[in-house]
Amino acid sequence: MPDFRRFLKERNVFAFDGGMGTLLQARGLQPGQSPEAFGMAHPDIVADIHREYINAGARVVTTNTFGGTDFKLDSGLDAFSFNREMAAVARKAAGDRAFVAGSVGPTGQFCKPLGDLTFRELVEAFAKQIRGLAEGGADLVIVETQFDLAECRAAVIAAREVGNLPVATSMTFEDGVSLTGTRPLTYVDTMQNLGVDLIGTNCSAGPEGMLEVFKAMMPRLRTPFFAEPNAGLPELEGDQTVFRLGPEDFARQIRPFVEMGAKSIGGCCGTTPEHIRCACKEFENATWTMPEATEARSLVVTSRSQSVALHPSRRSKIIGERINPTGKKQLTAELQAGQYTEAFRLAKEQVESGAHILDVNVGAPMVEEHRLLPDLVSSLVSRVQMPLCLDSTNIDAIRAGLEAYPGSPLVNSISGEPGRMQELGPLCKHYGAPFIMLPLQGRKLPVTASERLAVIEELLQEADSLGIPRHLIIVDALVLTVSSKPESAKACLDVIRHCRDEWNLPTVCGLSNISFGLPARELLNASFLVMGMAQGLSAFIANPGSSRLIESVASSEVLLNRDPQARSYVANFAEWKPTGGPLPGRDSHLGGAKKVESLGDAVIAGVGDEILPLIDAELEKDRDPFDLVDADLIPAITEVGEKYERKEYFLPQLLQSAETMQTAFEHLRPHLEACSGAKEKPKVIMATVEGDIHDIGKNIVILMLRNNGFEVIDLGKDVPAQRIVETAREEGAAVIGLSALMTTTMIRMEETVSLVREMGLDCGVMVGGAVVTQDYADKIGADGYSRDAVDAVKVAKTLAARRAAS
Ligand code: THG
Repeated sequence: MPDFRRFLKERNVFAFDGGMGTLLQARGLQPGQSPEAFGMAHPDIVADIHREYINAGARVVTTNTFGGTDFKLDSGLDAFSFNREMAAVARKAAGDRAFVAGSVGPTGQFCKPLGDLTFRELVEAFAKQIRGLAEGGADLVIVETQFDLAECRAAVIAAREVGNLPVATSMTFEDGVSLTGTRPLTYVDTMQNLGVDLIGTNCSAGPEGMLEVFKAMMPRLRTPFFAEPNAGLPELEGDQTVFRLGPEDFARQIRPFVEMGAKSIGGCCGTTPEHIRCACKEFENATWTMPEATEARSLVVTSRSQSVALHPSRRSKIIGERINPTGKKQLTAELQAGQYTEAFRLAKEQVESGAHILDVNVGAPMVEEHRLLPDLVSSLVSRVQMPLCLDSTNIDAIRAGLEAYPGSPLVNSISGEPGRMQELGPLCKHYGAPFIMLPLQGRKLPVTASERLAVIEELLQEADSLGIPRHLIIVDALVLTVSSKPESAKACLDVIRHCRDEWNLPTVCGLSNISFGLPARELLNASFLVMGMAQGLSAFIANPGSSRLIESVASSEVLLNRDPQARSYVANFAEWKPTGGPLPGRDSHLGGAKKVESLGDAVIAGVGDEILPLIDAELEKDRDPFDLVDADLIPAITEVGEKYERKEYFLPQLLQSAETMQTAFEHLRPHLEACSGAKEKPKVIMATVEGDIHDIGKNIVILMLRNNGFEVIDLGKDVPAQRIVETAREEGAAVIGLSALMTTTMIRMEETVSLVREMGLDCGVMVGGAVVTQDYADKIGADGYSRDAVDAVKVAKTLAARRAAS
């Protein structure tokens, strides 16, 4: 085969293949049987399916290795040999007629802090899979159907560590957001920082439903892109989930994708060779050119849920400087003891004042930065939504921080010291992290603009020769103190302007250095900031709690014509008082709670460390511990659930709040047990049905149930109906909750329901999981269906109440 990267530059639109699972089922894959095991037992059937897709016009076929990491493979399959075998089957079937894409699906595990895995463990598992795929002859890797940005990123990084195969990625979005809270544009930003070859989206909806996701990806896309929609929305027919969108309608509905500039189209669940054949007909004469991104190219830093774009002529962004032990006794002492209460407080305070990015610096004497920085970073990412800036001179600390972070953090910084760019530059490229380039070299500070520009130019050349893309670079204009270097402010402004006009590079500076040693520092800082903004300063590191700075930025944005109709200015300052009124109300990203004053606030904000003193204070006031649960904690977690449903909160926030509840319960338990008349909690038996080994969804449901006053007995995954029902009888359970991810295993739910009826148990059965629907629940006679974890609590409450009343 020719080189896939070259193929991507050609002017055609090409087709991926369609669904594999559906076709395997039609050829004998049994319910509950894993497609991986089936493929190993029947390589001829897999090869046949590949050939059918190629005959239909697919130029790329996807290996039958979706669940091919050691986490998911069972029945004695080893990831390396399994993937090598399946890739070889595809390679042989494809010959020189099609490329082979090695499929890498989700592991079913979350990495820290959402789950137990470290990032390295995840990368190693993917790397083993990808080594097998490469060995078997894959031409590219397709990281697909991903729902968590951190995991998607881990798979891309693994592919890089294995070799130089081209990488395509594809995430799946529901209602415009992934399961753990990533939106399409942030996904695109993060993947482009990683430099993947092809970016797409697959599964979830049919082509029509996917169009909005595609549009949301467009503004900053400059990488060829593709879509693999399902054959419409899933519907239930008998025991099977079916996708009813026929080949012709499918082909008609993919037309707008090609018109928008898609490089490739394929199909996901329910699509067949006929769908691909019709789709190919639709675009066989189309000429492809990469559409222009509507938004100017900028440097973008991302978190799981947000992108912040830095550009010389767009709004300046504030990087909050306060998580830095310099001059802060309490923070220093805590960091030395490995504690973060003060760091969390500073994070929250800066978020509330409107910081766009938070700088995180733990450099203090007696602190092991390479341990502390990643640890603090991983705690911060589940507390604040905005991107972080990793500030350290210690390379090991930066590396560990890059591993702990789920998106593209800003690395602060790479200086001109000998060897820094060679070591850190490739590291930043590998992890897709933009970095601050600091024009410091040797002992002599470059004072004049031309001295600084000379250092910058040298560093840029070094970066070019290491293959580091310019869109990962932001220049520190190097603010020196005017009191000792009076000419330095102007030199700095010259550097900012030169970077904008000559190199189109964004710039940043540590603002407060300018005023060191002078009185009324805020005045100088604010004036310098305004001058810098006029020359193209893209971001500045400062204390966002300074109202003078915030006021200067907001008014300057109006004057620079970057605040249309002065809308933000009016919204924030209409009631401004010259005497220095309250700070403008900014959106809080910690659940809108301005200050954690009550138990409820603490649950909603998900701040476990703040809830204990609040509980003690309430108990001291002689509050009944049961009343604390009923009147404070439960309503708060209910509100968290509502925020989740309104998509103000995502899984990380939900889990954070649930953990805060857990902390509170642990603390209250002795008090609750001491009070006589302790209420008996309704019991729920939870299990993933036999044949199915997915338990993330079930575990989230369990967490939510426990936090809502249920006693939960968790039977784990792959549990036979007999065992579920027997446990329910022995325990006198009020509710049985069943989970299944796949259409092939969901039919096992029916056995449990019948067994419950047969044995005459009075407990209610509720069902849920990706492909389960209300229709299906009704059909098998289940007592309830829940859409997600929040819904499951409601259903369990109804079922428990119904049983209590009967
Ligand atoms: N460029 C880049 N990174 C940087 C700097 C820079 N990182 C560090 C620094 N400069 C910017 N950060 C700070 C952090 C704290 C303070 C100043 C700059 C500071 N601390 C007070 C003190 O020292 O007294 C404590 C006051 C407080 O409580 O906030 O002023 O130039 N790339």
